[in-house]
Amino acid sequence: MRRPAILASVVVILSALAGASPPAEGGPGDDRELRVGILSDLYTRNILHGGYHDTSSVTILDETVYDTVVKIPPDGVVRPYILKGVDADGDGVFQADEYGVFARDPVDWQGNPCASDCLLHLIAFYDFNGIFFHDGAQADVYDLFFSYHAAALSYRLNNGLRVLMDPMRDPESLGVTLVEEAGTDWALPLPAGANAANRASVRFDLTEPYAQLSEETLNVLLLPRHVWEKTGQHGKAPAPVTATAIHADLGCLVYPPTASGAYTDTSKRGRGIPAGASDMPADCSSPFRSDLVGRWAPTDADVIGSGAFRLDAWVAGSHVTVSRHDRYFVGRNPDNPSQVWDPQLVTLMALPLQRDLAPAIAMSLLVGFSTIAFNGLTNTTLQTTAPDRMLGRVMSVFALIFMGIMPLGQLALGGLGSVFGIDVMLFVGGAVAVGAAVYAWVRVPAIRDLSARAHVVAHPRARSVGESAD
Ligand SMILES: [Ca+2]
Repeated sequence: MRRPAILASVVVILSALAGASPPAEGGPGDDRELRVGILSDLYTRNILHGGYHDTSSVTILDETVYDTVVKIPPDGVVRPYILKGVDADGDGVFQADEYGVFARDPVDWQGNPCASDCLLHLIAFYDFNGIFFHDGAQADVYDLFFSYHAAALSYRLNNGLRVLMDPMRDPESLGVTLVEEAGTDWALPLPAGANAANRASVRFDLTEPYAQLSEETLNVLLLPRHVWEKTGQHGKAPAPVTATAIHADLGCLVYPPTASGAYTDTSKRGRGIPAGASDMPADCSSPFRSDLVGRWAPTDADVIGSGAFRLDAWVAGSHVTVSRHDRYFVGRNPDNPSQVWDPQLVTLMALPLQRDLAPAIAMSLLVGFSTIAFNGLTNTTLQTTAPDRMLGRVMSVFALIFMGIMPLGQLALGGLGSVFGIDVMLFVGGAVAVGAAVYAWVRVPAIRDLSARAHVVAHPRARSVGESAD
């Protein structure tokens, strides 16, 4: 629902992933200091504050302290995190080949073409095993429902949600509903130590087809419901509750799983509580008071997300410090790392490929030098070897190829990169370039002759240029 805006944000994300992955050296308890330059001071700690949109708040809170349910690494390819995939074939069951798939297939599981309206309905599968908020609370699908409804209420966060609302900006009509909260519709086996109750499936009903569903809408920030609803609290059962009544009574945003008070129709569970609802759950004084939400001024300790870092302190006008969330989920049971719950996530989080800044800078230097040398050499070669009467035409064809074809290559690179990953395609492109260079070196010896400045070419003018240069 947001995009990495500036380099600093990317640096923070990379550091978060690097810091959170299980490294060969170091581990929980090791102190590492990371200094990151941010353009300006934070505006607020309140992520639902109406004025919250500044780059620094987004960088620190959105992308570091809070966390999204899918991961979008710098290559731009959406990867599973809490959200593992969708029911691509429409059979209502989450199969292994649907892991990492975020769009509906055009053909259903019986081989029938998917009619256009079936593309408007999507079931997504979430696994909250291993996902803990900074206060120790286990995240669940009701936190997800809270997050969607809170985002729908926020004009800053709700861009991608508009396709789920009918009419627009009516959060009670949000097309996000619970399908199953016990994982019975998962064909993927439950890993040892994991709890089936932490698996859930959620149905999205779009009001119009939306190609960017995975990047914009499924990629929601996960907010803790227990912190934001009612008067708020740190921690929730069975973990100890460490602080309560941390803000004014904000009411309740979504119907809870179990019936209580005047709330008896549990088929509504997870849905938004509309204004004026008469079936309020026990302890809920009113539907969510969005008019009060923006006025809450959270303390550092109230900023509770599930991201790789927790907020330690914001000293206004000075600095922000964050520290590593040791239970951050990187594919293993955070409390027992010998239990691998998501092998692909383990691989993703540990991926060493050119994600480090220092080698990337060194490589950029080399690439820049090679580019300048290539430009200089090709221009010189063409101008010294082309006959005078052909020179204009040769140079214009060269300019056409050099300036005109390169963007097409980048288009192809980008297109293939979005399928195979941009890092893979850059590697393939580099391998092709090296192959071409080796071919030229072996099969076009005139190039080597040129560099040795011996019998450049047969043309008289070229020879005279070569000689005059000597
Ligand atoms: Ca399926």
